Amino acid sequence: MKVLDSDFAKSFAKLANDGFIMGYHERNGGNLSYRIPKESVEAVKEELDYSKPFADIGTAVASLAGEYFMVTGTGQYFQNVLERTEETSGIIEIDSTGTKYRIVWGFSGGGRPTSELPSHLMNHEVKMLATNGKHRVIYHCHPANVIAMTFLLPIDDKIFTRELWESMTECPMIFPSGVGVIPWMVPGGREIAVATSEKMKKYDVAIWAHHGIFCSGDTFDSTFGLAHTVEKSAEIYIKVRSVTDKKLQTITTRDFIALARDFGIDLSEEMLK
Ligand code: 2HA
Ligand code: ZN
Repeated sequence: MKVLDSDFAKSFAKLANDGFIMGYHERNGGNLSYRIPKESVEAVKEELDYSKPFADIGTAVASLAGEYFMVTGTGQYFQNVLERTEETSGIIEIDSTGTKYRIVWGFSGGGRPTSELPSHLMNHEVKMLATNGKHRVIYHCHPANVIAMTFLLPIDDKIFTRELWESMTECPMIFPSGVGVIPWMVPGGREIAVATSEKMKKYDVAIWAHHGIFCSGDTFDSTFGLAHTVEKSAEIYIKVRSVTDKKLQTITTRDFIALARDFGIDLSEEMLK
């Protein structure tokens, strides 16, 4: 089978396009990666080319040795992923030590994987181990309201989680463990990758101050849906804050406890204190 005919490549490109339509990806902002299941790699094997050299990842991800990922390319625009998937994106194979990768498909114009590859791979490793292999998608985007929130609130997981949960009733059901927030850091390096992966041990969403969202999920739909929900809730927070800094009423701790009981969700205790 051709890569472009596979369900995973179609869903990958669709997510990129959906994110662009939502306004989360100005210019070359954002990046996406997917840990491809073994059987899907087998299905497209005829198109994979093993002649390219291995390059350093910039960090070590031993548990990902031998895994394949579909990733967006550095400098590429999400706007173009749907129409020009093979040029804007590629498939990489991780070597047996988990320190190197090689391109086996795509990046047809001579491109390379996203500048955030170390963050993506370290977080794939954390989430793969934490979810028994269920999580396969890591998505990073630049939605305006989440970024705006990071100028208004202390960089604190509980404060952000509570504001986001309170802004829209579905939120605690969609991210019951809450969100992590990390202070501004230089993008693309090991430091932001390590700080993010510490948060992702506990959460499925990390907010990068003045930068964007980094999130993880099992399917393309649920991962995009998670980013979309966090951003929608942030938009409501910003609308409210734009009018007043005092809420007349909100969803209370007791309400969250009632919600958790009736819907059988395991809400983080820490966020309810
Ligand atoms: O431009 O979003 O964080 C790609 C990015 C880097
Ligand atoms: Zn970014």
